[in-house]
Amino acid sequence: MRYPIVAVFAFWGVTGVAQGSDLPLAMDELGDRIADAVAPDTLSKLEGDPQAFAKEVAELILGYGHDGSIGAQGIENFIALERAYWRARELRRFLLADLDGDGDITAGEMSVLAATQSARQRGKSVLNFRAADRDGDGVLGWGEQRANAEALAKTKLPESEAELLRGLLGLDLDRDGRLSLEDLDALLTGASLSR
Ligand SMILES: [Ca+2]
Ligand SMILES: [Ca+2]
Ligand SMILES: [Ca+2]
Repeated sequence: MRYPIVAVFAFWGVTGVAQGSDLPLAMDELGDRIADAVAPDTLSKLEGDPQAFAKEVAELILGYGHDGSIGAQGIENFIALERAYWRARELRRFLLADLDGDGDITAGEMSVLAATQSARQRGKSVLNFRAADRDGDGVLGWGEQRANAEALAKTKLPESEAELLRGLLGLDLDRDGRLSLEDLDALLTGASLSR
C-alpha cells in the first residue's frame, strides 16, 4: 500500500504515560494532549495496533523529517510528494498513448494503445479517456490531462487525510514544534489511558 499512515492512525490503539522517557508528563496531562490532538471519531476507535502505528509514524519521521523528528514543513512535503506521485502516475498512463509525441492524446491514439491491452484493461482505458476528455472533443489536451491527474491525486490523498497527517503534530508531546521519535516512544511506553 502506497499510503498507509492515515489508515494506521485511524486504528491507533495506544495512549499512555511517558514511563521510561524524559517527558515529565502525568497521565492526565498526556491523555488531555492526545484527546486534543486526535479527532473524536478516531479517539473512540483507539483499539488497534500500537506497534504498527509507531512503525508508520517512525517511517514518516525518518523519511520526510530530519535528525529524528519532523515538523510542519516535513509533513507538507510528504503530502505534496504523495500527490505528485499520483499525478505523475496518472499523466504517464495517458502519455503512453501519445504516439506522435505532440502532447495531445487523440481517441485514435488511445485506441492503438488500447488494442495492445487485455480486454479488461482496454475497457478501463476507454472509460478513463472519456472521463478525462472533459469537453468531449475526442482529444485530451494538456489542461485536461493535468486536471485529470490533479483530481486523481486529490482522491488518493484527500484533504481530510491531509488534515489527519497535519494533526500528527498534536502528538508533539514536549511541544518543541516537532514530532520526534522520542515523542513517539513516550506514547508507546506508557500505560493505557483510562478515559
Ligand atoms: Ca498525440
Ligand atoms: Ca478534450
Ligand atoms: Ca517534540
